[in-house]
Amino acid sequence: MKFAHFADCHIGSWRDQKLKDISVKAFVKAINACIEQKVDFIIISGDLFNTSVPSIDSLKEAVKKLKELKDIGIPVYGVAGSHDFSAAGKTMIDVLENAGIFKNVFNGRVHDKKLVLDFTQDMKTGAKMTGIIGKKGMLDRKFYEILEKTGLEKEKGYKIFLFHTAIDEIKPKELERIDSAPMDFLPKGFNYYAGGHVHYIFEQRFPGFGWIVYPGALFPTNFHDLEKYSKGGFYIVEVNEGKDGAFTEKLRWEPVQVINTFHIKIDCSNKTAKQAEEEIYSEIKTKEFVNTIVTIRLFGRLKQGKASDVDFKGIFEVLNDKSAYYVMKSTSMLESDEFKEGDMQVGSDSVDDSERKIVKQHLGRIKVDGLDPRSEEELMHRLLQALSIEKAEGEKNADFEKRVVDEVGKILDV
Ligand SMILES: [Mn+2]
Repeated sequence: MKFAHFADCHIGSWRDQKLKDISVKAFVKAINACIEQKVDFIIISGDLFNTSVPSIDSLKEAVKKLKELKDIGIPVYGVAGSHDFSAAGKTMIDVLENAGIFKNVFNGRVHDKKLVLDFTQDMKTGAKMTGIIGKKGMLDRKFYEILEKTGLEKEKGYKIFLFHTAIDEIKPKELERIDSAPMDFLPKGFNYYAGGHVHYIFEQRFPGFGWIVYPGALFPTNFHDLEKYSKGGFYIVEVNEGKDGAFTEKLRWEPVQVINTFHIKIDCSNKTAKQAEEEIYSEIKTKEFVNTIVTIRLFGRLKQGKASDVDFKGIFEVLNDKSAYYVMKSTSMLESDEFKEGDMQVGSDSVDDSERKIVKQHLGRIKVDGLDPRSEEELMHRLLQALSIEKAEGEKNADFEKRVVDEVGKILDV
């Protein structure tokens, strides 16, 4: 049997339309690769869409590909991820499931205060799947805490567990602030643990468990990840059953290349802003940037001048003349002696990160009874998420207002 494991497709990610388009193209290309390689089925470990209400364009492309898979008999199994849910707990995944083009494997019931999960079996290969959805702020934690594992562990056959959460023991250092759960939360004895949520590429076999795998995002969703990975990808897993009935897997991470990237990183230590600017120009002078996203990061401590002394407008113009697809910069790691941009210095890594930084700086300034800093931070984050939803295409003002009020009401419990 051969299957593909996707996670964190984030279709429709990025605010800019040109980058949003790339996230859709990555999904289309990845599905095409699965069709070409004749996989038996595809797993999506959460965050298919970037927002709970994706744009009609993103939705149309995604549905088109899922329908194509259905027509040629490649089933798609998955769980919803933290991004797939609105604050009121609604998800487009349900719509796709009702249309018969996506099979949600998070099924079961609560019995005697225990969560009893059912397996979904793939007809063609016999693979058995189950899993747990991801929720913002690790609200999925309670599912693991009450999970009835014995039945899951005893089940025979090839078993895949889908999850959308970070795991303490294998969480990368740089993502330390992400909430996570201990590996023991997972039921033992599955062959393959199809992870999502944490955007990094990871594969390892663990005694008592099996392969624990994160494919990372299908296309990077922020400046840092774009700079680090340039592209996203997914796993192709080939499973063979030996004479003794034991299964062995061959894993291959398959990159999804939809656009080129070029990264400029300038260490500004002991340089003036003007020198940093000249260095950028000398890096781009002799090159063309057709179909290329260019990232520019300045870091270190300038000896003279400040970030805003660098003529980014001029640099962007030169890059656009050289046919760059998209240009972005980050000065969040740049320091200068002359000028302190103060409390609001947050850089341009991602809106999400910036919001978190600002919220952190201002925690506890207004005292609210019974609200500790940790809960305040989480509450602020959820409110910002709820308040940042955009009006959907064709949505009436009154409906949009109601949606925002409902989401916020749910969070504040009023
Ligand atoms: Mn994600």
